Amino acid sequence: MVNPNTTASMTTLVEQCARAVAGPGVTVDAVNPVTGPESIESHYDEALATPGLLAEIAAGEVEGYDGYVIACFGDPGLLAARELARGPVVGIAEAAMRSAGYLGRSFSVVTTLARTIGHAQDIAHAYGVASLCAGIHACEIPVVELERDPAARATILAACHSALVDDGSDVLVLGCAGMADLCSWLADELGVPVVDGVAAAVTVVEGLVRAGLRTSKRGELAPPPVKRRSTAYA
Ligand code: 5HY
Repeated sequence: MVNPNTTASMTTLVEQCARAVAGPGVTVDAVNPVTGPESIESHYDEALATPGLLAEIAAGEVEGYDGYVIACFGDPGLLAARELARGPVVGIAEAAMRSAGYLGRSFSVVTTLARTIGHAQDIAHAYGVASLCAGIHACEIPVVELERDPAARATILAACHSALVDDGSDVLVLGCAGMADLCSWLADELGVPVVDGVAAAVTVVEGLVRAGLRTSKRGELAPPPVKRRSTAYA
């Protein structure tokens, strides 16, 4: 599991949430890049986070990991990571939105800052699930404040309530890896399925690996052409 931002406490959080859902015999290790932004909440952050994320995937390939989760709701670097990896690479937004489609008629997303909504809409379209997405809502809590702001839980719960009412949806998707630990509490409070992408992506990667499925190396997701690149990784 790669948390593409550099906030170690968030990496610990996603590792705990991932391990809680992983099946017997599955080892989950969570890492984050050494360099890059402390949180990803803009296109600029996403661009700066991607080299470090790819370095972690490249290191994981040397270690021999079976598969990867990109634990950030924008799914940064997803296709590039798939070019580097033999095993499956699943983004948490992708896994959450696809899983939500199995659970109800339509889903609402509650994320951190409103400025990320456009990107979330773009990837919902790219994944072919935009017609299931009834709305994307912001609670306007910055990512690093999720674990600091004492009012965060109440603010997120209120945002989820109004998202379900406004959208008329029946499933809620958490739009940030840093919300993973709120999933079961929110589900109890809201009375609808709440999909945390961290848990969803772990179960997808685990299932794909168990089924013997790997990233296709025919065509677009083949290893990138060998050439000179001035980066920290090959
Ligand atoms: C995330 N940013 O999951 C996101 C998503 C967001 O640093 N980890 C981040 O926009 O809150």
